[in-house]
Amino acid sequence: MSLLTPFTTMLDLADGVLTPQRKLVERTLGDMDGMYAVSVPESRRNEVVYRVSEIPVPPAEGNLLSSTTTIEPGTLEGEYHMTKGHFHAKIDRAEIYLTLAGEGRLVMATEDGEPAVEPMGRGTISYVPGGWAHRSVNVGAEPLVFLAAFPADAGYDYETIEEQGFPVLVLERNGAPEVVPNPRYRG
Ligand code: M6P
Ligand code: ZN
Repeated sequence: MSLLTPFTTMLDLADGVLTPQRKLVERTLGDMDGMYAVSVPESRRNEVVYRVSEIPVPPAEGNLLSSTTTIEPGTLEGEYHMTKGHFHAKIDRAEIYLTLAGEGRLVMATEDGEPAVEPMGRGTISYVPGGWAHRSVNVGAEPLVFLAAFPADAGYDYETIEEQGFPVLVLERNGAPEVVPNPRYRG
């Protein structure tokens, strides 16, 4: 068995920035066209909604992948900024989130369309069991920052969410978050 060499990463608890930075993915509103209830206007396509900094390890069974995600505050016509969301390609793989800053909602759904919504805030540890798609939503006025850890062989299934959406949406109503059924859900 070939062993990985132990290593350390510094995490800025306020903004989620990792040092050294190894792999950074930025997603703009344009990258997420079709995922919000309304289509993304040309003028907002280049806006960065969130950044994911990964600590890469080989995608082998037994390894643990971790990453920080920082979601900027804001809405697209009342639908809060959020991640794309995904099932794991190996659907039984679980995941843990530790929220470091901000206020959010963790929206989850099973393949059968059962929804679950859990609060995210500084100090919450969220457990996403295997079999649940997951998306995080920033419902606060500050960046939502969290650390995720999950099996490195989990993989991403984005297609199912791109095709079906989530059964519920998190919308801003009178300045506060409200969870409502997604009229466009195709599960
Ligand atoms: C968390 C983890 C990552 C994921 C990121 C953004 O950090 O679940 O694996 O990449 O959120 O979510 P998504 O990949 O759905 O855009
Ligand atoms: Zn995941």
